[in-house]
Amino acid sequence: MNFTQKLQKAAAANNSLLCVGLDPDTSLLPEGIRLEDFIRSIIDATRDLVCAYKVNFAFFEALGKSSFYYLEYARQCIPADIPAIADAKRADIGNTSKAYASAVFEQLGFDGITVNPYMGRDSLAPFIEYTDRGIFVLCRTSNPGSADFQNLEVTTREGCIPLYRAVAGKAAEWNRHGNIGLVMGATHPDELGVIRRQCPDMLLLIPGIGTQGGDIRMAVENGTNRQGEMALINSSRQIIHASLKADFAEKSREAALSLKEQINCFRGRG
Ligand code: NUP
Repeated sequence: MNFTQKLQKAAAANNSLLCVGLDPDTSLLPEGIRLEDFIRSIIDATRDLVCAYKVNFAFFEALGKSSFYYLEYARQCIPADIPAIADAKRADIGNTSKAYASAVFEQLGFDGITVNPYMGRDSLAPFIEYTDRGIFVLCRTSNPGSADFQNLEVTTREGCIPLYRAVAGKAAEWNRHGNIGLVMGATHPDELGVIRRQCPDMLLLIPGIGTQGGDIRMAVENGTNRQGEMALINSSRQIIHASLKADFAEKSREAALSLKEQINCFRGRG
């Protein structure tokens, strides 16, 4: 089963486009709760509400020498039938990308990864060669500074277009195995719509709702395809740190359920 098939199966089974982001901030853990217990409890409390989990490597790398242990631990807690995406924003010269891909896909066993397109085709090739994994290319990111480069006009065969559209065009061109998706911030709903029209059936990973202020309705309406699918709508802090107390797992479930239902309501599947 390839990445998209696995994702669609999980999305259908749980009737959900919600991707829960595992970005554990250890300063926000409830008193007396170990990181392992926190991660496992959040996953156990939300596993029937999501289409995927996204693990942000930064929060694990910040743990120092035990970072790989916790990454492996988080990966193993994610049920086998739910895609696990490594939000690591990798890419480098070819042999280095090959090592990155091997670490994330083979050592850690993730189903997908986020990659940065700035170094071009050969820097992404070692990831794309894993045809059963999902490769999400940063396109128009959710942060305020994303316009600095991503909106610069560039000259292409299609004429003068913003760089993020050129990135989407190249990603579509490189998508021979059907395993490439795009990262599109929910904080730029108009651009999200532009990319959905440019790439009608590509997978879009959409972070930026909740704490970053992106609108859920716009993310769903502009981000999904005609069938109301092919989008993963991510939320991290709003779910995993919904409560700083002992009831954190219960509150994360409430937050995830509410978000899943709002997303479905805008998909007409409420
Ligand atoms: O454009 C992007 N914006 C973004 O927030 C690309 C990302 N990968 N992310 C990630 O999504 C970010 O690093 C974090 O892991 C998550 C959003 O978290 P939150 O704002 O829902 O807490």
